[in-house]
Amino acid sequence: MSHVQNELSSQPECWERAAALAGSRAATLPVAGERVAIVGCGTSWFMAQAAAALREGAGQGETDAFAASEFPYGRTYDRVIALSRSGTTTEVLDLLAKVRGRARTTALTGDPTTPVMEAADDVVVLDFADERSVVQTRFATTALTLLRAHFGLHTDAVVADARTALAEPLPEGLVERSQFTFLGQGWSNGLAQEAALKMREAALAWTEAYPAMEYRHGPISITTEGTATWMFGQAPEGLAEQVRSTGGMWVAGRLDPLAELVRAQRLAVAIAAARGLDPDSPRHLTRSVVLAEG
Ligand code: F1P
Repeated sequence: MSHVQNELSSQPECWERAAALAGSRAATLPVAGERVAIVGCGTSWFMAQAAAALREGAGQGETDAFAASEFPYGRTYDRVIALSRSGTTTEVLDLLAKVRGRARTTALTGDPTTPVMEAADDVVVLDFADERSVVQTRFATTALTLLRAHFGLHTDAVVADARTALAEPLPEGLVERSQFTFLGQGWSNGLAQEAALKMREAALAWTEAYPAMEYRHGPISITTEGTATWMFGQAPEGLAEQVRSTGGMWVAGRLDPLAELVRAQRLAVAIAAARGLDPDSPRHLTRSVVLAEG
């Protein structure tokens, strides 16, 4: 069994631990009303997007998400939260150094032996969710769950849905599809982006992701017989029928969107297996991107 298969299967237990940890780490996490930016690279950036939408949607204050390399240094934030499994990603460390003293910083990391421990003012270590696979699954969703629990938005039902996502077979015929589009709304947009990234990294699949209402504004042209469109969360009125009328497969998101991401991770691993790929070591990827000083 691949590392990623093992790691993605342990997400329910990891989420329970993160939710239990959230209370004791509250002092390092934003209080309601603070102006917050959440940052990361790759998978961590997409988790940042989801967390930012959750917090702002819960009325806890303006919350932005940025790729670490695109941080708008002209803006003022009370707190910057950096997500980095490895704790070594260059763009994240550079950002933390630049905002030091201007905003309080908190890093969520999987490795307590790395430079991020010194680079941030506060650190939450989620080493129980660290991974051996290059491809991130459980660290990302565990970091998001810690934040979700801190925002008061995590429930036991989410963990139950993750167990369902792991136990149920994938929809018949999905692995054989030639193209995949993931759709989100609100916080599930970041999750849809992450599902698409996972499919590209682990399975070299042609995948895209959009806000659900944007899909009709162009991307639906791709959809036809042989493709699949997967909604994370409640679908906008009429969209499922519109996709089916093209001949494309519609996959409804019946579970909590984070559990739907678990299903998509499983799909990526299944497609990798069908294509004879090693999902733990995608081509051209490393555990983290560490750039030489320029
Ligand atoms: C972020 C990241 C991963 C990506 C790849 C390179 O790492 O971009 O999301 O899949 O492995 O690194 P990190 O800062 O969360 O360690």
